[in-house]
Amino acid sequence: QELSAAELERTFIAIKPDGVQRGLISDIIARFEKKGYKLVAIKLVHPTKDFAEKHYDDLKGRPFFNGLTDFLSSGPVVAMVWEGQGVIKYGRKFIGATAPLASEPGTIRGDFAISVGRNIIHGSDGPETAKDEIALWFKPEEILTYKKETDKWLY
Ligand code: 3AN
Repeated sequence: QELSAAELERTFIAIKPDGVQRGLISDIIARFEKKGYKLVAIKLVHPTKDFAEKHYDDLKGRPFFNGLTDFLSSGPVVAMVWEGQGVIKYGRKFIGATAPLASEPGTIRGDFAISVGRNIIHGSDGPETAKDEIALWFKPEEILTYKKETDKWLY
């Protein structure tokens, strides 16, 4: 059957340099994949400092901005777009609270991280930021539309 607009909701998810270095790529992807979300774009990128500043533009002026953008540009990042009903909000649930010691066990930060400056993963916090972040990290032709056999068991 045709997917509705709600089911086609998309979010931007990035595994930060610490997550890549610590070997957490497959675990993180598995969580989104097993839930039923669809991967529609993925690439490994080493962001420049300038690019990291663009990504965290809304945090400009915060005391940790320089350290945060240094960190994001310190190594390869797995940039992804995930699609599916409720994926923006649910992606944030998967990720857990910003401060890893405040995030619940079972969340990605709860299971794998200790400090806020090394919190493994980024996920868009709403529909507007999702749109902006997807457009910043991906060209339209890098985002694929395709059917999966499992779609009909999910919706
Ligand atoms: P989230 O990533 O949970 O959406 P934001 O958007 O408030 O959190 O912050 C973006 C990133 O900035 C966080 N993932 C974290 O890496 C960093 N950050 C936030 N607050 C602090 C802080 N107090 N000290 C250091 N880094 C911080």
